[in-house]
Amino acid sequence: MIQNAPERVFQVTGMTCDHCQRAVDSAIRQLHGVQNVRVNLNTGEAKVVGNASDQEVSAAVEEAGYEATRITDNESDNERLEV
Ligand SMILES: [Cu+2]
Repeated sequence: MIQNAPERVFQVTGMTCDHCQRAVDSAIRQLHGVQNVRVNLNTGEAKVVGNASDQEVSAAVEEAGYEATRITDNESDNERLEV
């Protein structure tokens, strides 16, 4: 996995179970430029590594039936890496 791509965190609303988590994960993962995705069902946070735009990520999540809002900058995420 390439680690120098930007990582952003999105707050995803609407997830209620494991299936939701997987749906959001795969919706984001399929985007061009996305290298890694980690979706935390408990916090509703989706961490996205890669170069897809915020809009692309939000649109993909919406298409899957949920809503994603970006909540962090690339740099400020470092202290919150644990999922
Ligand atoms: Cu669900």
